[in-house]
Amino acid sequence: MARTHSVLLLAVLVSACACAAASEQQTCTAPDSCTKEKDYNPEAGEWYGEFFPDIPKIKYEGLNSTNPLSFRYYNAEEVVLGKKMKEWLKFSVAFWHTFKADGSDPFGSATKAWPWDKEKDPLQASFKAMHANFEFMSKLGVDRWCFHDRDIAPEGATLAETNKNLDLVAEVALELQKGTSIKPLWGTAQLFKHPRYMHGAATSPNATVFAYAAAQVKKAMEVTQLLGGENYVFWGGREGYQSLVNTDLELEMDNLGRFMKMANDFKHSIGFKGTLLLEPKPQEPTKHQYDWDAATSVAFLHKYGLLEDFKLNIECNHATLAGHSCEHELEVARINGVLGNIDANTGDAQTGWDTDQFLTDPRMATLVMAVVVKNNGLGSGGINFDAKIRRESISTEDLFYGHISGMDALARGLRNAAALKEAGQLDGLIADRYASWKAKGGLGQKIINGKVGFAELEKYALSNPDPGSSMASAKQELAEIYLDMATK
Ligand SMILES: *[C@@H]1O[C@H](CO)[C@@H](O)[C@H](O)[C@H]1NC(C)=O
Ligand SMILES: *[C@@H]1O[C@H](CO)[C@@H](O)[C@H](O)[C@H]1NC(C)=O
Ligand SMILES: [Mn+2]
Repeated sequence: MARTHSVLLLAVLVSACACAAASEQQTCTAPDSCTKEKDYNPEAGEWYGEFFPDIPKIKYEGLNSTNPLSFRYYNAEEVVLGKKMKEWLKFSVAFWHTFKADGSDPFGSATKAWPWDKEKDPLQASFKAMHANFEFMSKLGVDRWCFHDRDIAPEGATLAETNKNLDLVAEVALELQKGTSIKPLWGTAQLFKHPRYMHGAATSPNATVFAYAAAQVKKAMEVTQLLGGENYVFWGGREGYQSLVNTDLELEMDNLGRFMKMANDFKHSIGFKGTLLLEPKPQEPTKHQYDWDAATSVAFLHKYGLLEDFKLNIECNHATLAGHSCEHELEVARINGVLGNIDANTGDAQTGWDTDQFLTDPRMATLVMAVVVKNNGLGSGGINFDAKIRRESISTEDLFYGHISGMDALARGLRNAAALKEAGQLDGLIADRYASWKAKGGLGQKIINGKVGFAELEKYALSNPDPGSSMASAKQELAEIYLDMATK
């Protein structure tokens, strides 16, 4: 990703950008039909053409619709369990997967030739991609987006130059979001691609790298604040190890704790109101990632005194990599008071790696949304599509199909979770299973309230029949039927 461009060009851009305004009349519909002179002022980051000229605004058409460019379940303004669907779901487009994923993988080169990516100059390409982002969101009816600093702006020859690039692109984004309800759901710093982060960022054995990473997070947080971002995420791409043989585990983990404490202090020093989130992942790219899963991350936050200051961003595909289900990770986060955001995606049942596909399974979506309902929403968080269309899907239309499939699946999941809650059968089954803990004056209440210890419990066990002869059924099969009844 590291690219350089001339300082001279940058100087021109700095002076020209102040007058950037995208409010002029659109004079062309397709990028290729726009003449540069008339429709496009690259120095100012201006672009008046469309990147998706054949895509209309996506509307809710209901279940009878046969139009794949419509929502069949997601009806933004419809009220479900007392809140609008758009409030429960607060969808977000992931900038990197949508506009920067070019289809390259370890075995092959890029397959996608996106129209916003035709510029040779990386800064010009960044301006265009930002315009594509806003056109995409507005047609999709989504008003949140997520970004890494290095997705939206290119790396320069020095950190100062890189920061300037980021400022220029942020200015274009700020201009584009004026008069809209669009803002970032979260921002983050990409601390894993560049070779300087090969041994880690906050957990690098080299203190100079720790400092560089801190500088990068500081800047990314400032840009997130400038754009009105509601959260700031830490996914520690290289925070982990390949072998314990050459690793000081204790120092690396302590440094990660120090880094997060500094990030929280800095957040308060600039008055940034967004929530800080850790995103767990067990492996990839390192063999062992420190934020392994939700439980590990909660223990980390607890150890370093950060449990009040951070929440978790749960990614479904990371949950399955850790050997859990998505709802397990969400539930662990929820009961610890740290469920902050969902990176909605899924892996492939037949592969063991991070495929980042759109989550489309209705049952999985129901179980995910049931936890969100139990949590009464996600607070400042939302649902970010950390998902990419397949390498072989190469038309701009496919980007819409991917997001529509994901949005409709989770809207369907929300409707199902509401039906499950309103039917009450599953909640009733669970309440029955745990009735002995709830009965007034009963043994369970005595244990919960700390009224008894081992001596009293032994006395109770000696004077009562062995419970083994009267156990109740767990009724898992019946529970599955109740779940299925609500999964429409
Ligand atoms: C779908 O079509 C059927 C048959 O025309 C109609 O009865 C039903 O009300 C329609 N449902 C919706 C949600 O529009
Ligand atoms: C740490 O990084 C700095 C800057 O690249 C370098 O000069 C120094 O030698 C490194 N120290 C160690 C111990 O690797
Ligand atoms: Mn992933």
